[in-house]
Amino acid sequence: SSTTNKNMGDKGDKTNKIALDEAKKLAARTAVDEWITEDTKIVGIGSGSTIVFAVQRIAERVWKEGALCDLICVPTSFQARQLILDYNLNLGDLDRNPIIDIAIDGADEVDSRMVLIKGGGGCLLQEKIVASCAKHLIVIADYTKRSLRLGEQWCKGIPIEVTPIAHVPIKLKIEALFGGEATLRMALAKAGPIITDSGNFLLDWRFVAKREFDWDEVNRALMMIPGVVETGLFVDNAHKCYFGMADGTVKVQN
Ligand code: ABF
Repeated sequence: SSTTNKNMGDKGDKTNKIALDEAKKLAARTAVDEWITEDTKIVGIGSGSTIVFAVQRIAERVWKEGALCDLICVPTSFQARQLILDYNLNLGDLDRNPIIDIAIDGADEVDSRMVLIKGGGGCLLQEKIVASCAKHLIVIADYTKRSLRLGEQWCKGIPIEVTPIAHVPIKLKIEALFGGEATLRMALAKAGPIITDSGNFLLDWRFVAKREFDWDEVNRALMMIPGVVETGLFVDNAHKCYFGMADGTVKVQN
């Protein structure tokens, strides 16, 4: 992996909401304009706050510039589906569009090898399925998501989608295998567990950040635990990451 910037691991000012939104927007618009052309037939639409800017840019090109009129958008979540409908874009699905040209999506953290943590916003299963159907996954993020090692920026752990009846044994197995702590993600006011778009629960595994992990191996081991539906570790999926930086530039990592 390489990056155009040597300042990996810069801590962003997470309190500067405007700058952060501008950074997300910059990354999203740049990626859309570089990757979505008249030759792009099918695009996977990720989830989260950054993808909103990408959809807005696609809609601008369709509705203001009269371009990309036949572009089909395949959603990765209920949120993404709503976005596609709200902007009056062509809604597709994996039954009719199982081969996707480009998937665009956000991330919670990206390390120097382009291993991603995803699912902080609750979406990961459909995102990974859509990414697996895409020729390229393009990641868009603000500067707070860049790390040398996972765990530097995103302290909430790795989200793991699990079958509801198995959340306790899975938690114990993860902790026995790799240490750290896996906790069931609860809805606001602890009203009950968060339910994913696919009707599952989420465990957030806070790994020991100082420990050296082979993320490919970890991902495979997690997937072997009965009841684990998918993990928020995206090991070999991302093709390029676009980071909107605090200084108004875009860094591209690949
Ligand atoms: C979803 O949204 C998740 O996989 C990821 O956790 C998150 C990124 O959201 P944001 O763009 O708001 O940081 O894609």
